[in-house]
Amino acid sequence: SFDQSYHDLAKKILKDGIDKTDRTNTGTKSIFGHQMRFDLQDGFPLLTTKKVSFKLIATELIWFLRGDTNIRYLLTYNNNIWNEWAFKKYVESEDYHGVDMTDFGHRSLTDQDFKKEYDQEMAKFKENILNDDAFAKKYGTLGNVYGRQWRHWAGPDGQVIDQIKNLIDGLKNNPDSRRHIVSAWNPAEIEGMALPPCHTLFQFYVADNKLSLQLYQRSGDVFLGIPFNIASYSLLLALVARECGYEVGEFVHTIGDAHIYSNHFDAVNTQLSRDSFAPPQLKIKSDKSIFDLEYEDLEIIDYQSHPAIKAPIAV
Ligand code: UFP
Repeated sequence: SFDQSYHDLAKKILKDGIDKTDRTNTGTKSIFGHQMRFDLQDGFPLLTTKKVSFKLIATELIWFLRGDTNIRYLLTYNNNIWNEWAFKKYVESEDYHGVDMTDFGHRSLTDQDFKKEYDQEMAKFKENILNDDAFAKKYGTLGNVYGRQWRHWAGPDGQVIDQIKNLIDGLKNNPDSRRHIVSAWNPAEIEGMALPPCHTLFQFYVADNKLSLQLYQRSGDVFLGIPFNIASYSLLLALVARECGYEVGEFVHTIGDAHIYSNHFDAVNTQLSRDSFAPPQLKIKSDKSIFDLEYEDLEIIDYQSHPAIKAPIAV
């Protein structure tokens, strides 16, 4: 089952993983080079041994597909996953006059008083992004995130490349091509980036009227990140297949550094002790183009899962 493939990866890391230090100073167990295959004919791979929020995944993917890089869209769906990146730019700007927010990620984990101040500032920030157009324009926009790389890749002569549009044209008109590639990794822009793309590159493949997708993910937080990433790229596969008139095939997930943070070991063991349910189904309830789809057009049905498991995110 889908959960089994994921559990096998987690077990392998706990058993064979090498202790490795990392950028966040948390410490991980890590393996290098792992591949999982999810046949979407069997259902939609939203893990069932812990609850995973389809809404967060779908609103983020739709935001990427629109080429939108402003967090306002995400906030209208109460999706907070990109807030910190925008907030950081704001608190480092001349327009910010509140309490010093230097290193807010680490400090809010260890200092309760600071966390209160941080939560208040963040709440104000979100209100402003949602209600003040000028503020949202200035501080809601993230620079080089997936939406930009996918839809507005800046070419050397000032031209803008829409990789998703090119991809869809190619899949419709030249299905056997071996060049159905979208890259998020732009060496010219990596330097100044807070988080260089984790989802480095993906490729599509058509055979027997089925569409498959392989993702090369350079780095995977197996407890917190990977369950999201599996569902997100499976959704992308389903949406592109529908757009181009193919059946869904396999999502092939290749991970470079696949790691479990040392402060996630207990959470992982809890999840591994659970039995899986049958996977849910994805329903696309509209025939709008992939570029006009809304979250409301998507639905996950028959999703039965164990409860969510909380664990700290490494910053
Ligand atoms: N990470 C994921 N999936 C994602 C994402 C981040 O697993 O979609 F955006 C994790 C991987 C790693 C950290 O633990 O975030 C990024 O750190 P680094 O750039 O040092 O690899």
